[in-house]
Amino acid sequence: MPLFSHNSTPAGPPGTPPGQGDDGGASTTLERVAQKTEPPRLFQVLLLNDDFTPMEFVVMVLQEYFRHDLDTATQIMLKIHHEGRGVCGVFTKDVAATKVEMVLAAARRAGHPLQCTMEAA
Ligand code: TYC
Repeated sequence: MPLFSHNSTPAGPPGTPPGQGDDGGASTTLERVAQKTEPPRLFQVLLLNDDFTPMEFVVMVLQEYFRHDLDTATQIMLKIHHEGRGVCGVFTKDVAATKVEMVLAAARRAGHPLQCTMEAA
C-alpha cells in the first residue's frame, strides 16, 4: 500500500499547495491513505526437559542466548526440570527460528540431547 495516492497531473513549483499549481486548471491532490500494517506474529521459544543435559548447561543457554540473568535463568531451568517445558522468550518468527537453531547447534556441539522448539504465542 503506497503512503499517498494521487490523482492526475503535476503540481506547481516546489512549495505550491496541492491543487494550486499552474497546471491549467487540472489539479493534483495528495491524500493520506490509511495504512493497514498488522503487528508481527509472535512465537515462544521453548526448552524441553530431558534426563541428561546438565542443569548448568541449560542455565548457560538461558543466559547467553536469551539474555536472562543468573537468577531468572535458574528459575526457568528449574521450572522446565519440574514441569517438562518452559518459555525462554517471545520473538518474531525469524528471530525465534534463529534462536532455536543456535541453541540446538550449541547443544549438539556440547554432546547434549537438549531439545528447543518454537510455537505461536
Ligand atoms: N533434567 C535435567 C537434569 O536433571 C536438567 C534439564 C533442565 C535438562 C532443563 C533440560 O531443558 C532442560 N540434569
